[in-house]
Amino acid sequence: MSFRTTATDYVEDVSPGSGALPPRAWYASSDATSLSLNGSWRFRLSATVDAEDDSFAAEGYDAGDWAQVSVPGHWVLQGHGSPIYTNHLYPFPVDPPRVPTENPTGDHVRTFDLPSEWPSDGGAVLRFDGVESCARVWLNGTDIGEFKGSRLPHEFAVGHLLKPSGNVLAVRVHQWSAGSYLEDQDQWWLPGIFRDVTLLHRPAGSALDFFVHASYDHLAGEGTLRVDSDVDGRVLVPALDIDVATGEPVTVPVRPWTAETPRLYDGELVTEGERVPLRIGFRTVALEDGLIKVNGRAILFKGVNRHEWHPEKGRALDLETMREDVLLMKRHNINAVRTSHYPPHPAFLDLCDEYGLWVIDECDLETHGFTEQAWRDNPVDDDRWTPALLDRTARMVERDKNHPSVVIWSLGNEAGTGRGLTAMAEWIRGRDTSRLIHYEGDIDCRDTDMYSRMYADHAEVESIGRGLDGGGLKRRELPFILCEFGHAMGNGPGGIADYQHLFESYDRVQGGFIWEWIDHGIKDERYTFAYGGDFGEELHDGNFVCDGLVFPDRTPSPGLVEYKKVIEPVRIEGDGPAGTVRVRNAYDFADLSELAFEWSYQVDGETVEAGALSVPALAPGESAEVKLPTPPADGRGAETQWTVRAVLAADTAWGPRGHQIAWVQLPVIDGVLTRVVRSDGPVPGEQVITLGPAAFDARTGALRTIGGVDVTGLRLDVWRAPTDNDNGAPWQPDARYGLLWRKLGLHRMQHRLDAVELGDDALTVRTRVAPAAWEVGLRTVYRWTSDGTRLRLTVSVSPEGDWTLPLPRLGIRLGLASSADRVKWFGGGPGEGYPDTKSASMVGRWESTVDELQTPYVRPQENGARADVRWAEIGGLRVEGDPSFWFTARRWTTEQLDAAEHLTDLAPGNTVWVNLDHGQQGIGSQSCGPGALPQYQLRASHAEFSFVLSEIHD
Ligand code: IPT
Repeated sequence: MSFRTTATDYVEDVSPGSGALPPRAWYASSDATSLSLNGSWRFRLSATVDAEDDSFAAEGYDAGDWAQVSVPGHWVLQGHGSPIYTNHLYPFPVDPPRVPTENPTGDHVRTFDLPSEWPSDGGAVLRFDGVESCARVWLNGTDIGEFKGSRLPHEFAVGHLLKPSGNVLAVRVHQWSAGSYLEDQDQWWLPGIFRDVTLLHRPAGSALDFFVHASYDHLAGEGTLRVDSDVDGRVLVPALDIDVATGEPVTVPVRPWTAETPRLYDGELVTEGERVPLRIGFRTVALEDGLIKVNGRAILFKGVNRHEWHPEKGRALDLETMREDVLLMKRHNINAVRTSHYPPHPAFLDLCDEYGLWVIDECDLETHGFTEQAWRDNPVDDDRWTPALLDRTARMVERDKNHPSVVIWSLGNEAGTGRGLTAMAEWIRGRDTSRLIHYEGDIDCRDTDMYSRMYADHAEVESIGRGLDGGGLKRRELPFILCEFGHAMGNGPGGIADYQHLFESYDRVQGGFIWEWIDHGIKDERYTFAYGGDFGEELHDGNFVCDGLVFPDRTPSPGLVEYKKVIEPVRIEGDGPAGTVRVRNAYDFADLSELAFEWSYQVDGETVEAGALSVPALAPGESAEVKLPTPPADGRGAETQWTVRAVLAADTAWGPRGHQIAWVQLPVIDGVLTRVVRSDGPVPGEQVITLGPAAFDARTGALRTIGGVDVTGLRLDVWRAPTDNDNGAPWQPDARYGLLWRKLGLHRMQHRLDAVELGDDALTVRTRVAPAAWEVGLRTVYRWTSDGTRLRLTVSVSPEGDWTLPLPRLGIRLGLASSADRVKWFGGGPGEGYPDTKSASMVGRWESTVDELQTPYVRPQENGARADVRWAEIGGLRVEGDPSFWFTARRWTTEQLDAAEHLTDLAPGNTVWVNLDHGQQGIGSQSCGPGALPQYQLRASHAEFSFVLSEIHD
């Protein structure tokens, strides 16, 4: 006897569904009427698929006492149930295609009238652009079908069911279904009708599906257009004088579409019953000479992986949010998007066409959790699932085939290997020969047109670039991309400049895509932003879901600012003392005519003169030497430098005139450090020792005051609140220093006082700084001298014992009164920088508050250091470095920062803690990638560094 009702069998059926129309191109008609069914819907949540029968779908059912939810939306973000975050583990037992009995099921009802202008003839189509994960649909009591494939459109013919008024649309959505096994992407599980629901009138003789073929012959400078249409009609492109029949090719001189020069031609497909707007971009994508070429030229991806995310709406994005993503990308020099790991809302691709971004459009497919059972039973290697895979492939390709921005189809992500993937690739090759195919899991490139990897370290990328990576014959002839690299979790990613250098050095390496665009933090009063585990999930992956270049609210993180600098499309180099610059156009297609160049000259970080620099409109790949003007008179001991910038010469679609694209700073003369001539000596007193303007504790030698400035807790500091990249991921091969440092006890160093020595002209404090339980230690000597008004502190550090680990940081920390609020400095800024993340740190004079110095990583961790600081002023104290230093100030201790799990755990105390660091360990990308490269590691070795401290008298 079966105890399951057959009425719900579709939920666990491997088939993609039934009743839907064949997939086709997605477009907004010029003249056919449509009705948005977005808005408030009646909603009822049940714990299982069959807790309630389907009588709610019948006409006349009164859902008036149900709750309401917004469509598009996820019910778990609207007060019904909770989100769940797992990276690759399925949050249910793996027993495909079965899912748990506890299967949150949301019944949605919406009634609607047809607008008065709704034509009485023709048909109608009901379109769902995205429902997670499985839905059954009734219109006016008639069951019209069920479907899976969360981020893909499904349409139903409903003309025969519509009434002028009182239509009842009922949709039953199940959180878990057989489809969930194909949707194991690293993201929140968020059920609901999360994209638009639209009713489309289909006039008689209206277009069904159509395919715009628009290629570009770069030798002839001509485009060939052919629009194939299921319904015959004409194709009009007024700007090109085109008026041809569908199916008929026409070749005319055109300007091509590229991500850098996104030329679109407006056209129309006119059939008997409908006018369909076309936005045509002529471009040819080819695999040629082992390279990905567009319009005859190899391209370099400066990309990001983009998940759809909004901190309150989840994956239900509105158009303005999508536009914000595109504008932010363009303004940060990004030229490519991989739509990880599913086709995005179709409007996003319209924006990519319009503003210019290369797109890898990825199918809604990931079966990553099967890795836990050595990929046994993987649906992509089981013929029973192949129809579902092909359905997903067709829905993606048919929906998105008319976008010039889409240059590559991706079969999916982290789905192992199998026949199903091959079937998908073959289906695509049979349907669309004008684009290339990507899939990272296909290590031998059996089905793909490029060798793609994720998180390969620098050395491996270099060997691939040199063609020394081996692999089969086919792979060896293919180009290489890093579909994921530079894991932007927390502070970082580090080392991306080093990657970019490799991308620009080896033709075969055609760039990469940072993982990922945005932190998927959920806005939450308890935490500011919530992450995995914050909703009581029994299984979760914590803050691994917050690994983006922008924070959940889309504020750029320092990682994005760094990436912008690293990938700048104009390379400016030069010789400061000689006053020459070399400008190279690093675009693939655009010349430099849209850019203006400016020079400025700084004396001690202050700009004293500036002007325009004339640079020829270089073609891609070209460079030119340009002479700078005669520098202003010498700054007498001051540090001087040139800054040269490339900016937008005029407003563009995505950025205002003056928007900075690229820059360089060229040092001219090094600054002369303040000398402290030892004139005073330490004077012993009863409680204190005085030295120049300062007083020290007589017993411990600890600094107490400098003039009127109170100082507490000045001592050596080697600890930082480990970053996500310090902690690393368990599967990474490199050492996980965050964990090893803690094991060694670097967060609980003991400071043993060995001597306080009063010399003729110096106060010397000798200490040994070491963690309990181990023999390693740091002999640390603080040597104080003064010229009567200033103090000079020289710290020398000698490691003892067998130090096998790098240090997190090396410097001093000190506490100032909480009134120390404003900070001024001369050095790197305006944002943070670490040894391998400071390409974007610009030397200048900067000002901030202590609060603004903090970078609000969703999970608190080390942040906010300003690099290469010559001097800083805070709380009445001036600190000059010899040599320059890393400056950090915060209203909590490193220990408190370390203990915090969420931003709301950080409470300002009575002290502002300042770190003046001689060294910092690099950041790397080990939260999912290689650690800091050796040249950015802070080895424990003998070090000596000095600071000149003085009270500021206004
Ligand atoms: C890789 C995934 O493709 C991506 O979705 C994300 O999980 C990323 O890692 C880490 O944030 S999978 C890699 C860990 C093997």
